[in-house]
Amino acid sequence: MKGDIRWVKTHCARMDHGGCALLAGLRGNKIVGIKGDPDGFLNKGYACIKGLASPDRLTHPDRLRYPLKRVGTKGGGKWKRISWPDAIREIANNLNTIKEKYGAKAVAFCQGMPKGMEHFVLIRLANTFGSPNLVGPQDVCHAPREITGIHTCGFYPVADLHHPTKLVVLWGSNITSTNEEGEICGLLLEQVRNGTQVVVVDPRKTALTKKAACWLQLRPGTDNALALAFLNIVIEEGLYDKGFVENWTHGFDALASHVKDYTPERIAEVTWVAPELIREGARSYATSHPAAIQWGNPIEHNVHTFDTARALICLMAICGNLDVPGGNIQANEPDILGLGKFARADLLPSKRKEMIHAYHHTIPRLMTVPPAFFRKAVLEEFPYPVKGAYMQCTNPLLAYADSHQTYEALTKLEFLAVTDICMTPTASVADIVLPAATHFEFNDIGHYGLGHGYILARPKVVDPPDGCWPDIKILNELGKAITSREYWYDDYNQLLEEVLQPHGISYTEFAEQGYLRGPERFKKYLSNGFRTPTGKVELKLSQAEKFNLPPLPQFDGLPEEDDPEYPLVLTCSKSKYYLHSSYRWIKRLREKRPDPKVEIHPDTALKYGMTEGDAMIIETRYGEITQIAHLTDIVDPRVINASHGWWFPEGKAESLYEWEKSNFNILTATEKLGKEFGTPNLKGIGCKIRRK
Ligand SMILES: Nc1nc2c(c(=O)[nH]1)N[C@H]1C(S)=C(S)[C@@H](COP(=O)(O)OP(=O)(O)OC[C@H]3O[C@@H](n4cnc5c(=O)[nH]c(N)nc54)[C@H](O)[C@@H]3O)O[C@H]1N2
Ligand SMILES: Nc1nc2c(c(=O)[nH]1)N[C@H]1C(S)=C(S)[C@@H](COP(=O)(O)OP(=O)(O)OC[C@H]3O[C@@H](n4cnc5c(=O)[nH]c(N)nc54)[C@H](O)[C@@H]3O)O[C@H]1N2
Ligand code: SF4
Ligand SMILES: [Mo]
Repeated sequence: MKGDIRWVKTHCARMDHGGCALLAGLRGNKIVGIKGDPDGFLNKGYACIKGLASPDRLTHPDRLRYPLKRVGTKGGGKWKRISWPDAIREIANNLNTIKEKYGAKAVAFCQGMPKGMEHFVLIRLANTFGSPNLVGPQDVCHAPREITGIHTCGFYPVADLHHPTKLVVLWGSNITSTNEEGEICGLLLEQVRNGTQVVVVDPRKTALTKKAACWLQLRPGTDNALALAFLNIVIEEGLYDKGFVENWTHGFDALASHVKDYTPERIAEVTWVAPELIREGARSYATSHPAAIQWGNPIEHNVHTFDTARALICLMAICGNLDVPGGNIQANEPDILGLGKFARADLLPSKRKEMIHAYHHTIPRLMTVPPAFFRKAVLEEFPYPVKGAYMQCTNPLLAYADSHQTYEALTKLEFLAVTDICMTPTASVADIVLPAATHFEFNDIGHYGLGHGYILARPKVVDPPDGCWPDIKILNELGKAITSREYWYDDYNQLLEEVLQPHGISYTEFAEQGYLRGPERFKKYLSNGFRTPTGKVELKLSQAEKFNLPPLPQFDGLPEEDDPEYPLVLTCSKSKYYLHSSYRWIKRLREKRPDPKVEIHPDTALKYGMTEGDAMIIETRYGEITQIAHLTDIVDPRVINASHGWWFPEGKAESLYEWEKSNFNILTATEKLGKEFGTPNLKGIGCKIRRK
């Protein structure tokens, strides 16, 4: 009965940041086929295994289908079904009571990786409610590179893989597995086929190291040191773009004398990369024009994230690769409603001073609360009490560093509501759980606010189950119940129309078009200068003193000091089969990766008496977990690469689905946080191992 399948266009979502244009094959209200859309400008027909499995989310038997209210003890696994009006009323009453007693800031609004418009509607809800506290994992995901970019060169420099480039440095970016922020690997692979060179900076032999001209297998957590050595070589050997440096940079001489100390020989000891290889990597990047740095999460997974991002942006600048086609560019957004206006930032002008973490003096423009500060406010009522939270699209028990502390904080809250599509360890400790409609089941806009210069249409293709509401509908209804009605609509779809209005098109027209892209313009600085206080790229920050920031990028030691008790270096990376802690319950994906896999070098395995498939205990100063040993020489013998995001949906509800057994963030801590972004160490941690 092939004939009666109707193929409709949409874009992938919620399996990563999204990006691939998809064709969904429909029979009635059911998706019966899915494939990459050859017309997709980012993916040209490509779709990964997660995208192909994504319709399985909709029909899963364990999906949440009606609002639940806890009965009995927190985390006891007992629930009663309630109606939507009752659920909204209950949440509204609790949040309003907390607001009356402790003020609006005592309510936190928490979101995980932004998945679509729901993230921005949640910020609007927080702003209209009067709470400055939007909590999210941005401290370990993109905020460091975006905001450091704004301070250094006035924009967030994203790799431009849409134009031919001579060389791409994959700096801690496993793009063939993670398709970071819609930088779909297909774009890069096509360039590689056309002769683009690749340099990989990664402690693991990732798929693209096979095609790389040079692979720098660094010690996890030493990216800032390596980037400084690159600067040293480029400057000492005179490989920089002299015209650009002279006309468009501030503080070159200071940077040049500062990086003299970071010789390849000295940095080799820290990074474990041979001096000659460091020279080769730096020279290749500096002498290829244009060249792009595709940067990944590791640059923001330790306390030195600001220095790493600063050093890399300085490198892009002095090598003449900023805002040139095929380099790292300022993507121009299409003419749509700006984020601040959409989120009604005008209603909370004092937000920055009022946010929980203001006392930590994080860098200006960080507009989400790093999780560590949220938990401290709950547990210690410092700097003020936080008593209630609304969480959507997030699983903090797995996602935040120091999971035990997260558990303490979540269970101490006077009120917690969680919206998800299935029961999770985090939802298990909530008072109210709401069932979300998910991707394919409502109109949405992808890539809004991500800074890549485009937005993608994700029109609804099937109806959600009766009891499931899209997040934006829930927020629109909650908005009417806890804030002034004037900010909300009868029909939540109007929120999307608001975004598109400046462009003069409706959502229906947008969906037909598929996407909107900003104009392609490069070297904007030629007419306007850089949007920094000096109008130039600030190799040395002109406002460092005012904001108490290091003026020049620096290396002042490892993220964690070496400790002979914990002789191995632990890092983590994401699985190509899952999104963080999501979707272990999708059979098709679970079959591909049934267990949490920890990579260990065969020599190290031999030393510790470990064989393939053994249950292995990984222990840090902060806790221990069990994962399954996989012997492989893709890691250095001194490094252990564990999996992030594991819980077991098949586990008992009362055990919160075995959330402690293999959860990487049991091994992390927040006792030491980076100053600028409040970032903890997720990579480069001392550990020891033993057979279970
Ligand atoms: N399949 C899948 N795709 C995803 C996600 C997912 O969970 N699964 N998550 C999405 C999200 S939110 C994000 S932010 C992006 C992140 O995407 P990536 O930035 O690619 O993320 P990671 O897998 O954390 O790390 C990438 C690489 O860093 C290496 N690495 C580990 N430690 C270090 C180190 O100290 N230094 C360096 N230089 N490299 C190191 C790892 O070996 C790995 O190859 O991916 C998005 N896409
Ligand atoms: N150790 C370690 N920790 C990390 C990282 C790491 O690499 N290592 N990576 C960090 C990074 S980069 C990020 S971005 C964060 C990610 O942190 P989170 O975004 O909290 O990660 P997930 O575990 O994917 O949780 C997302 C939840 O959203 C649910 N969901 C899916 N679709 C919908 C929907 O339509 N509506 C609603 N309401 N819910 C939905 C999923 O079922 C899932 O439970 O984790 C960070 N934490
Ligand atoms: S790469 Fe990302 S956007 Fe593309 S199909 Fe896979 S999950 Fe979806
Ligand atoms: Mo992320």
